[in-house]
Amino acid sequence: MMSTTMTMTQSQAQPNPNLHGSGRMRMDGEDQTFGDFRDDLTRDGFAIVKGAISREKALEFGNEMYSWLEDFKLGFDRNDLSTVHKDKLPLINEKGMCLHYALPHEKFVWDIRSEPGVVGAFEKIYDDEDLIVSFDAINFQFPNRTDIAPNKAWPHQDQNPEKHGFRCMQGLVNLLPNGPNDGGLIVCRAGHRLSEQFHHDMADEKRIPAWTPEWYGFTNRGMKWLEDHGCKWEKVCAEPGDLLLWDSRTPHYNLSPIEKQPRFAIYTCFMPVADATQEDLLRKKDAFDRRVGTTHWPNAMHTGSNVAQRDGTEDPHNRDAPVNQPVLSERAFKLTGIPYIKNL
Ligand SMILES: O=C(O)CCC(=O)C(=O)O
Ligand SMILES: [Fe+2]
Repeated sequence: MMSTTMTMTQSQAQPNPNLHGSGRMRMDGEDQTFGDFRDDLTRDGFAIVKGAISREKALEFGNEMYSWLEDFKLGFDRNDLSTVHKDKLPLINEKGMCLHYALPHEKFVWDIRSEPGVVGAFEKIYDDEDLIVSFDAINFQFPNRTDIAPNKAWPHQDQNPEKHGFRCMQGLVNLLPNGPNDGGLIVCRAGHRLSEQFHHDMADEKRIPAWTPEWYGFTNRGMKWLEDHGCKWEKVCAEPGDLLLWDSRTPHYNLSPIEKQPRFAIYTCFMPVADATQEDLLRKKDAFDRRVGTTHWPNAMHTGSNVAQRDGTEDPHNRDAPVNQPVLSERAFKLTGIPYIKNL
């Protein structure tokens, strides 16, 4: 029988002199080496943290997400894909985003955000435990929908093109099996490192309108530039429980599934609380108290609403509180930013 006791190897016993892994990630080159997913992030602008949540737990969360949809009692049934119709579901846009109904604060969403394997990855990225998390939209993408507008390519960066350098790491927890035809995140490998040069070269270009300065949409000319500079687009595949990470500068968008498998994801973006102002934290507290969402940016520059509109009228199923209120641990509560507000 093999012994279960491991002997400590040289590399475990002594620090590896080739690793220079302390400090916040700079994402700007090769002079920081960590020996883990952070090296993929620096090189490629995206990475997968396998099993940030166990597969069993992730599938359980996936079931909770299905139940959340069914519990509207509009006719959606997880076992019958013919019930995937906008009249039988809460408001979900063609990109799969569900933004209202206090969903960003449902207990299962907070439970996923505060999983140690998720928070821990961001603690490593920023070399900081004092972090805040976004109150993002939740993603439900079903295959071959014809009842809503097609999800056309929307290549973009979630960072102000005038502000260079690494500023925010985006993340999502993938809940269901997600293969090549199952929709989800598509990224432009290593595009983050060319971002500054791109915006310098394309400074005169007419921009695609953006509703927030922290967004930039790539035009056909922009896409050609990326191609000419050797960037290749790549669909990121994942298993239930994997955490996908990408630099806000990395060009990306999402695809809809084309076979039978839906795609469910919870966006989890973190930044150091030190990067937010007291004003940001007060706005974030207000969003938390009112149970509304934010964008991917954890500093809550923009806050959402719980008033979903369908065809110009308010959805009668709107609600301003989650079905299950979040139960936050001390660690999770810090992620709201509230404990960092002075003179509260
Ligand atoms: O769903 C995804 O994988 C990406 C979503 C995204 O890029 C966004 O919401 O800005
Ligand atoms: Fe994005």
